[in-house]
Formats: sequence, C-alpha cells, structure tokens
Amino acid sequence: MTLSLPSRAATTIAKPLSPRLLTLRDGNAEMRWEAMASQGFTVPTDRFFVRNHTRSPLLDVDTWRLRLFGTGLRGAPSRNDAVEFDYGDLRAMPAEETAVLLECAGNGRRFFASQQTHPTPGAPWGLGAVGVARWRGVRLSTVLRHAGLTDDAVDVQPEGLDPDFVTGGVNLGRVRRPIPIAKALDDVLLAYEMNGETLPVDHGFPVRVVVPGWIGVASIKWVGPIEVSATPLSSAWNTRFYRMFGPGHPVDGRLVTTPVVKSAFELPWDVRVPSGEQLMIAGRSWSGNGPIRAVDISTDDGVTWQPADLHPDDEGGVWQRWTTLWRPPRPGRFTVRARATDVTGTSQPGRARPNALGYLFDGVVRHPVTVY
Ligand SMILES: Nc1nc2c(c(=O)[nH]1)N[C@H]1C(S)=C(S)[C@@H](COP(=O)(O)O)O[C@H]1N2
Ligand SMILES: [Mo]
Repeated sequence: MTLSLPSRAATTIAKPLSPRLLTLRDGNAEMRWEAMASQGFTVPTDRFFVRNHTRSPLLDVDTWRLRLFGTGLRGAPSRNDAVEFDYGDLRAMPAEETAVLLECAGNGRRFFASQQTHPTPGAPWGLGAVGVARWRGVRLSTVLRHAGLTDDAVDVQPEGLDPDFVTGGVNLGRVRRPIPIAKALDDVLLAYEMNGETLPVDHGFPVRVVVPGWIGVASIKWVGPIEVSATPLSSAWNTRFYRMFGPGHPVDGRLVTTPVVKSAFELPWDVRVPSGEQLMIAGRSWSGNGPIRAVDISTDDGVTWQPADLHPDDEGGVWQRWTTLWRPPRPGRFTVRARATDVTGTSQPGRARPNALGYLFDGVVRHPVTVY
C-alpha cells in the first residue's frame, strides 16, 4: 500500500480525508469498503465518496439563489428574467427526507483493466464510488410549479456553480445534464440536508439535486441556474460523457441512466485472515433496476456458490446488506466473490460488457484474500 495522508492542496475536496475511510483517485475520494463494516444502512458523511469535475466551491448562502428560466416556464424565457428563490424560500416549502443511493457511473472501472484487459480513461475507482445517505429537501416539482411550469416543458437542466469544466483545452461550461420532465416531476429532490445535517460543502452546499435511481452525475451539486425547456436540451454530460461507446454499442453511444447490479465485501482489499477459524463476512449489493432478491457467495474462486443471508431490515431498500459464514480451509491465496440478482432477475455476469469510457461495470469482482 502506498497510501499516505494527502496534502489538502493536492485535492479538490474540503472535508478531511482520513486514509482509513477514503482513498484518493485522481483527486476524487473513494470510500474504503472496510469502513462500512458494522455500520448501519447509510454511509456516514465522513466516508461518503466525493466526485468533483473541478473543485468544491465555498458558496455564500446569503447571496445564493436558485434561478429558473427557459421556454418551459411562463414569462421567464431567458437567464435575465429568471424566477428566483433564496435559501429561506426553499426551507419554507414542504420538506421530504428519503434514503437515496448515489453511485458514480464509473464505479468499478479499474476492474475493466485488472480483470478483463480493457483499461479505459477516467477515475480508476474500485467499488467505493457509491453510498446511501438520507437526503432532505423540497421536491423539484414543487419549485417548478411555483416557477410557472407550462405543459410544454420537456427537459429540466440544473447547472452547478463550481468552476467550468475544461478538458483537452476545451471549456465545456458548467457541469449540467438534462432530466426529462416526467422524471423531474416524479421524485427528484432539491436537497439541503444530508444524514440529518446541513449539506456539506463537498456534497453540494447549499443545495444539490438528488435524482433517485439515476447515476450520480444526474445529481448536480451546488445547483444555481435551472433551465426548463420546451425543446430537448443537451450538454457534454449526456452526449460526450456518460454514454456507452465502442464495439457492440450504437455509433452515437447509449445513454447511461441507471446503475447496474453490483456487490461489495466490507473487507480490506487483500485482507489477511487466519485459517481454520469461522469468519462472518459481510457486504452489500444494489441495482438500479430495483431491490436485490438474492446474493450468492463463492469462497473457492468461483467453483461453488451458496446463498448469503440477507439482512431483513433492508428488504425493498436501495441496497441490501448480507452476511455469510466462511471457515478458510488452509493457508493460501483465495478470492471471495459475490453475485447479486435483482428484482428483475438480472444477475451479475462473470464478465462486464466493455465500453470506451469504462462505465457500468457489473461483473463479479474477485476479491483477494490471503489465508495464513
Ligand atoms: N456541480 C457538480 N455536480 C456534480 C458533479 C460535479 O463535478 N459538479 N459530479 C457529479 C458526479 S460525476 C457524481 S458521481 C456525483 C457525486 O456526488 P458526491 O460527490 O456527493 O458523492 O455528483 C455529481 N454532481
Ligand atoms: Mo460520477
């Protein structure tokens, strides 16, 4: 292991980055899965992953405004005549709190290289670019109606107030991505609290979008302007990025919307365990298609599989905790593997479908264990 305490200047992140809880990946912070051992359903904020295209901005809540504009609103066609809401306005509207799973579309990307010889660009995440938190805020639909939504609106595009994203010498502007009106009116939140506290700087203070069931990039942090349009909107984040490109995919790519089925052990990578003693090993599985129905575990490099015990409290939830018992038979190097099946019957394949940008790794991960 080459981990050392990162200097604050080397990161784009405001919160302390304890190497026991988080690993730096290209300036982003990945949750260490062993930091979830014996935790509850949600991920404590100190270990929740952070994915920044640029850096976490420190916004002033007193001058901050949400600004809605566009051809899908009555009387606010352009940015200059936007309908404004301040922080107090949002706090005064009916509030809701729900547990939502956020996952970066590139979570598990490093396994395209390490398990499948398909290295791709992008943050080399292990399995820790995922987390569940309780988010509290106001429904986007409530704000849209206050802003004068018309029946003509088709797309809603929130923009982040972090710096413009520049790549390969091209300025792609603010991080933003359209949400179809049906989803925007369904269950999208404008959140100002995370896990019962004021939204932290790295997770979008003062207000972020939370799009349940969709990949992380839909959940725009530090939201400021929101365009509501009577014609379809697009940005680099739904045309260039967050699409599946490459052999076996459409020429102009397939839009990435929902996460795939995945599983992770709450164990250190390359963990060392004694032989002959019964161990209880734990983990979690999740899927963008809906709840997890079954999880099978192999402790003999994938030869035999047995069902894990599912934590009954999590039934129907956004992720599923599970445990299994294992008595390592003899010293040596093993891999333990978890394969989940979701409510639609979709299981994790042995091999994930490669794509040029390394999104949606759903393959069974071979977690190395040394028995001594
Ligand atoms: N404004 C803004 N919003 C953003 C991003 C960003 O860089 N800027 N990153 C997105 C991506 S790619 C992900 S995976 C999630 C990560 O949310 P988190 O950092 O709170 O875990 O935020 C999304 N929202
Ligand atoms: Mo992401």
